[in-house]
Amino acid sequence: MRLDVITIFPEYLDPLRHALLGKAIERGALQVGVHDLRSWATDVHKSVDDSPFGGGPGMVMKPEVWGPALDDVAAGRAEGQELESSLPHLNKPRHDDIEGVAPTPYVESRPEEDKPLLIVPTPTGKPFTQADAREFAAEEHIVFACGRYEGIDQRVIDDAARTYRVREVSIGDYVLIGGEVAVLVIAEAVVRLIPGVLGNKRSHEEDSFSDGLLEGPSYTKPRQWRGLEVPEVLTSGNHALVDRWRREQSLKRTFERRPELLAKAELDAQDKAYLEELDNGD
Ligand code: 6GU
Repeated sequence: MRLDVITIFPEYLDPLRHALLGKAIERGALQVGVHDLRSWATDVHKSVDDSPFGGGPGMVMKPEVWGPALDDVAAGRAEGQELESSLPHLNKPRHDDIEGVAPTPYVESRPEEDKPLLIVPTPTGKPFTQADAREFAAEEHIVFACGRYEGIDQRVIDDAARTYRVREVSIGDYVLIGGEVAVLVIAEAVVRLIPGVLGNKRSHEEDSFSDGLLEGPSYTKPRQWRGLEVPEVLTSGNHALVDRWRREQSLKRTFERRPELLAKAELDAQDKAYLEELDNGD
């Protein structure tokens, strides 16, 4: 998988190179490119935003900067990038290599399914879920466009749909200064699901949300610590009892913390009976 991030704060994306994601890069499972949006600014001040039409607070990011940035990154001709030779237009000169020639828009000719995925993090997007993470983990090329929270001129998003499959996503009901931290969140959720990155398939099958429920508590040695015991069933050696206990802990936690998830979870008769008991307060 290849990830490209376009941002006015490239240093914010440094964590992408570390820990889990760093390992994926070393193993060749992941390539990451981080691009400074300002390198596409055309005026002496390198400005990337302007006041909103219609008035109001804040600034809106400029289409003339975002348009070429998204074109170049889609085509693999952004600064310092080595992309797969199968990508079109690799040998085309950059528009700014030819003096006096107007920038040429990137004209899309690829079929829909060959378009890279463009993720635009925004508090106004659709909520990002584990199901989205699973879907995104199968992508070959994901580009993230980080805007400040007042947003990017909407025509940029509309125009990008000619080159990309576009998804505007939110990571929760709160407002961040910009999309950078959301990109770190989404990238981590996605990359850990790429086969061979986490190394233990069972550990994602049992993740919270995989079956629509929260995972229950975990314990390790010692059996007794600060006067607290590990639940006895876990040391019983009875796997069927352990499985049933874990299922109930998962149901209990979901019931207490995220009851709205239960409506969509796959529940059998035994699960329903247990939830009934919880609901009756026993
Ligand atoms: Cl994805 N971006 C920004 N800027 N703020 C957010 C968000 C995303 N999700 C919640 N708040």
